[in-house]
Amino acid sequence: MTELKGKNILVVGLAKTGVACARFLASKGARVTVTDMRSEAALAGPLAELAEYDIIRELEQHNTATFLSADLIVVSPGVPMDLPQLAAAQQAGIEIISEIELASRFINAPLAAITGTNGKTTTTTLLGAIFKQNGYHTFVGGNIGNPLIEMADSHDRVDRVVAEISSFQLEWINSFRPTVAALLNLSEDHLDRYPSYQAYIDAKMRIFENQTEDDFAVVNRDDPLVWNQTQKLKAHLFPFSRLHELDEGIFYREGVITYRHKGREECFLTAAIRLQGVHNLENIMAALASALLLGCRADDSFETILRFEPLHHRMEFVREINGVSWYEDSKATNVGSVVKALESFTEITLIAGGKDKGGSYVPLATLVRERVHHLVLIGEAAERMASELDRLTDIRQAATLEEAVLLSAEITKPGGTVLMSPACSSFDMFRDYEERAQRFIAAVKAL
Ligand code: UMA
Ligand code: ADP
Repeated sequence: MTELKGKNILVVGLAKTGVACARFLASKGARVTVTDMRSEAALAGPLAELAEYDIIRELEQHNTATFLSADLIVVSPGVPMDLPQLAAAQQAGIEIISEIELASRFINAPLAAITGTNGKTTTTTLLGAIFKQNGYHTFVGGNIGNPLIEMADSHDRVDRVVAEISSFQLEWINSFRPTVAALLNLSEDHLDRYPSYQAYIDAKMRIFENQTEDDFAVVNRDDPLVWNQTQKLKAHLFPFSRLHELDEGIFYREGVITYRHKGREECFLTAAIRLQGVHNLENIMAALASALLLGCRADDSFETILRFEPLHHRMEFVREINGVSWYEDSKATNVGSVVKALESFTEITLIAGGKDKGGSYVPLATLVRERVHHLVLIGEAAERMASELDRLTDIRQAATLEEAVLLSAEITKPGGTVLMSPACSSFDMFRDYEERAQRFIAAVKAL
């Protein structure tokens, strides 16, 4: 497989992943074809990045014949698994892989892979920082934004790799094998892509598929679904817990995180940590366990944790005005992350809604009834959210995010909190969650 020269390789999807794969494969001497449903004009940026390479393009269509004539197909995460052309190729016995599968075949350094419905980016970033503080040359990539294959393409020395891994990226793996794989939590997400919640869970569980007893599975002991799904793994099970003391694993109790592995014990005081919230305690334990299992020193690792600042757009304080606190949580694109946000405040005006991903909003019901005084809904999901959360609180709808901010300012009493935590993705009204965050911040600052 590592011999790519002369092979006829089809890259499906031409955004970040497609560009990085095409460039890598072409530089290894493969005959590369790229295909994307978008037009040449829409793909001007990606195409310009490939200008120096001799690559065949097939745009505005996916041609079955092209799929069937490939020796190998590399699929971008945004391309659904049930694409008919992929099904035809699979039936014809053509090898189909994802970008992380391709990249992992060229990675020699120990790989820590982080997945879960929420907390991936925070945990991945923190773990990358810990490795660096310990003196390791570290590559951080994956779903966080820069494809892993960029690492294989560079000639830099790399001692440790930290990869944020989505369910989409795991769909087409066959030998991807992290030394440490962490599963942070599971709750409903991406039901616009998967036929069922179980299908989404099954995709996520594939992160452990090729591990052996020499590898580690760092898993959330307190998430019943995670714990249930991980009882029969081949890897060495290394749980983290806020609720249970563990003989083997990492756990929190009364202001102390304790790490225990094969008789070794390390203790850390948590009082001075800046990353707030119980969910972040889980992210910290997962990152710390992964780091220590992969050779990091306890003192350097904990020093990094103490200094680590929360990432933007994850429950971020914006300002206080007329006794009301405003928080922005634009990265909360599913129900599980909104639960954590609602658990952090009382007397809430919640601004939510956006592109509906098909999951149920009912898991929010109890918290909405108890803590949300006003619910201001925007976007495509507004109607369905309003009907699923009907009569639990005062529900309003706004045509734009700016209108939602003005309305929230009018109806929220001093002492309350206005929280934008959408439970939906942003693509119905914005370019991405960052643009949604910036628009919210601008509107709040203009009050
Ligand atoms: N396309 C087709 N045919 C199709 C479907 C899509 O040609 O049937 C084309 C589109 O026209 C587009 C390209 O495929 O040109 C899109 O590819 P992509 O969505 O895989 O985009 P990338 O820029 O390569 O980004 C991907 C990840 N995107 C998704 O999983 C949707 C990025 O995660 C990731 O950072 C990047 O690879 C590098 O690894 C983003 C994401 O939203 C952040 N992830 C989801 C999430 O976090 O919830 C899983
Ligand atoms: P991801 O990369 O999985 O989307 P992020 O670290 O970007 O994770 O956080 C996304 C959202 O989830 C934010 O709203 C954040 O506050 C929330 N969050 C972070 N960690 C957790 C966790 N362990 N459990 C639940 N929600 C979390």
